[in-house]
Amino acid sequence: MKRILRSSVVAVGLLFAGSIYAAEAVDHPDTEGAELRYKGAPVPISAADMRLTAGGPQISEEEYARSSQLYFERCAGCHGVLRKGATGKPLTPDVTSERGTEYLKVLIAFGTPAGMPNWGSSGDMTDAEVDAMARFLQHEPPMPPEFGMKEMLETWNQIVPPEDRPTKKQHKYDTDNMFSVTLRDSGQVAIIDGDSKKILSIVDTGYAVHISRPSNSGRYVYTIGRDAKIVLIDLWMNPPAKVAEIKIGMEARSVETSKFPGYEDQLAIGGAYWPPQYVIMDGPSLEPRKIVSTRGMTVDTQEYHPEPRVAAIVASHEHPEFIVNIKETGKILLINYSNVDALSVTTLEAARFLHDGGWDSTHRYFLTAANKSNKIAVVDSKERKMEALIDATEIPHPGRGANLKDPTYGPVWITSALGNANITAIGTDPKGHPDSAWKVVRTLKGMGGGSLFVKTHPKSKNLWVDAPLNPDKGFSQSIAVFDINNLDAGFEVLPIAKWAGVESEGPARVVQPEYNADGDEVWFSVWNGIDQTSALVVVDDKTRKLKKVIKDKRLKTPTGKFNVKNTRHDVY
Ligand code: DHE
Repeated sequence: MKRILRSSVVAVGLLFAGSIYAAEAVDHPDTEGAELRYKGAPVPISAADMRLTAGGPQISEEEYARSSQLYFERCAGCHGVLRKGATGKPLTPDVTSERGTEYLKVLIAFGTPAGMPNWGSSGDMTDAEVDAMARFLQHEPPMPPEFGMKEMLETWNQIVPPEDRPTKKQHKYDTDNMFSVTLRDSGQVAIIDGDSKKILSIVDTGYAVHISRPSNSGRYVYTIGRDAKIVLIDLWMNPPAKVAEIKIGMEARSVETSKFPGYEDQLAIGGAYWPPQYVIMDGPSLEPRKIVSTRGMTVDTQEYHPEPRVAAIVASHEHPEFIVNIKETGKILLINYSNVDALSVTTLEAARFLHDGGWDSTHRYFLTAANKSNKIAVVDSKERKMEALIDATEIPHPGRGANLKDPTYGPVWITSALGNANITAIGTDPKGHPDSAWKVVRTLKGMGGGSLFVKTHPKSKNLWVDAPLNPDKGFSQSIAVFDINNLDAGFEVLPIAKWAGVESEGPARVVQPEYNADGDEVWFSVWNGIDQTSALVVVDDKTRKLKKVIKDKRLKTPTGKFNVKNTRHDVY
């Protein structure tokens, strides 16, 4: 039965090409679909928000409200809040009503090989929920509320105002070697001392917290939750603690702080998925100062897009600017913050759909993935212009990427991919190696598709490549490591989850390598379900041998880890 339905799904799969994280993950062993892929924030919708399409299938108020909630939590990340389509296909009533309820039910229940998760057969949604969702999708999407200054100020909470904070560090730990570790499903971060490997504090943050970014000085850590809550942690306190918080919308993924000399630690920026906007805040207090909508025209077809979400943000080292990826319009904004009351914004034309990215080793060029177009966009932050648009293979996913000196081609920046085993090296040195600059100079083969992050360090000879979404447990629970001086020799596979002793308890995906401050240890998350044992595994970079397993019942669902020194100096 399942097999027959799956093949019918192949035929109709074009409607729901799903998550960027789902390309290889449909049949991932022991993996809860929702847990692996989308963790959207709950957005309250009441009966008054119901927008029924004339002639659409019958749906009760209760079913509409429940389906809206499920849609925000599970579907909006790929298909967009307004269902205009992003990495997933458009699901507006004109498209869905042509397919009909039965057809939609099959898709929702069983997913597609193209990446749509199998919400029904995985047990994430009941039969009744699948049925209601199929009918809900044939009606107009509810319009979630806007979130302006009034709403933001209502959520702004100065727990310890700047003037009441310590004037010097209150403990003996080296803040530069602290790690802020995302505990995704408990909505917390763990602040861990990298020297002793001791958990210094567990801080409540936003729902399904996503990334952490330290301030330029390294004193503060900013975290952003998927519910758009920004939490500011003061690392000088003993133990490090939350000192301010604010919600900048209803869904978000990115936060960054000002790094240009003269503006260090002064400002912060949060980028929201919903409403589509960014917010510039006072750095130490999080007081919101300027909210700017990102709604506008797409880069290629020049059509209006009502929901262009803010993806990666980096702080320029060349000008007092934030560099902001606008996903659905495919534009990169250089936002000059030298006068917050008269922001000047340079708009660069890249490609759709911009996602994550990072600096080259000189911190002049920002390289970022446009994952619908399978391109890497290169921004020259000094000249404020597009430098190149480079073809990459299916769904490049660099995280911030990895910079190394290729023995043949000189400085290169590396990305892995979701859709295949390729590890792509792009030349980044137009002066010293003009023939290689902005070209794919090498394509290595990693363990397989489903890779999310790569990492190295200027002091290291290793390039680490994960594959947490690979369907083969042997790969998703391991890490591949290449010798930078002999890249053609292939890679060694280290069984990280096995070293942690949790390989048979759950999916135990090994995700996101991160170096310590000295660049002689690499940390990996072994990411299990919330009721299972997860771990952090520390490997000696030189010997590639296990150094330490950090296990603690408070370490629930660890994913991203952000070392203060490396992150604040953009070392990767
Ligand atoms: Fe992420 C970075 C968005 C799912 C772990 N993720 C980012 C960034 C964006 C983003 C825009 C870049 C932020 C920046 O640099 O300013 N992520 C999204 C999604 O929209 C997506 C696909 C779906 C969702 O539900 O949110 C998604 N991400 C995930 C996960 O499921 C991961 C693997 C586990 C988790 O914690 O949720 C995950 N994303 C990460 C990590 C980074 C990240 C660890 C930072 C990597 C780095 O080294 O900088």
